[in-house]
Amino acid sequence: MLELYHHALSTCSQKVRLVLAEKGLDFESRIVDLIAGGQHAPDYVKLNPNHVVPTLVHDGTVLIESSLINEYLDDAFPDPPLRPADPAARHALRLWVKRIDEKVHPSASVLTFAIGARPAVLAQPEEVRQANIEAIPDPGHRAARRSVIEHGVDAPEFAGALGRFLDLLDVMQASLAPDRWLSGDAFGLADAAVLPYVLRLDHLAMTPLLDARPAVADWYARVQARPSFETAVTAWAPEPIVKLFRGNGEAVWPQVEPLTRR
Ligand SMILES: N[C@@H](CCC(=O)N[C@@H](CS)C(=O)NCC(=O)O)C(=O)O
Repeated sequence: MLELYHHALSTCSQKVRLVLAEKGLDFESRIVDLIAGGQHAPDYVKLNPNHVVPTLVHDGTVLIESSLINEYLDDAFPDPPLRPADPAARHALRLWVKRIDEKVHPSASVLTFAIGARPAVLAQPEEVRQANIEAIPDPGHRAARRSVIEHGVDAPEFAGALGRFLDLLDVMQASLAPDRWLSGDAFGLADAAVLPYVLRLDHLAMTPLLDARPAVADWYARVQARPSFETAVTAWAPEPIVKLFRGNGEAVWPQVEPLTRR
């Protein structure tokens, strides 16, 4: 039995749901409301002491960290395999995952809260907003959250975070060939790791950045055409929130666009 604690639009949750869908695995869904602070609820923190989603519980075993959960799923449910057999291709896979975990994911939080989620957070009562920020355990993450909620795309963290996304897109553009996936000739864990972040740019109305890079646009279209995209992403994404994210992204694009030229 698989139970997934997750959030509809969270990148790390999408990453795990994609792998579950690619493997045809059903799970019991436990939604954690990240805007309301469900990740800080004492019962949830017992499962995930980092106050984040996702958490997977497999027959009573608690698993955290989305990239490690995906490796676990590929070990526990090897059919179909989502890691290449070739050692060099496996190294390429790990490099994508490392880039996502270390550089892109922290930047995604900055972009998301500076643009997409900011109006909803600002609409909360001051004490709720402050309590949710104070409850973030990592001091750097907490400071960045406070800054982007206060200053939006003018926050000092914003341009650097956007730069990490541009780096990702440029490396993808240089690496991808038609009909190839990120770590070989089959869709795999690298594609599942990267997709939610390209999708986040799309949801924040930054599609000109994808259109300007044809190999990325082609890969994105191919990923979206897979049945797992419907099951793991579209079926969970609440249309009004996606619309809100896009509207918020369009509103700040004139300020964001100059930062994308380099
Ligand atoms: N390294 C963790 C990061 C998890 C993470 O940051 N999750 C985000 C959603 S994508 C979250 O729960 N954020 C809650 C918050 O920032 O308050 C993983 O890959 O599982």
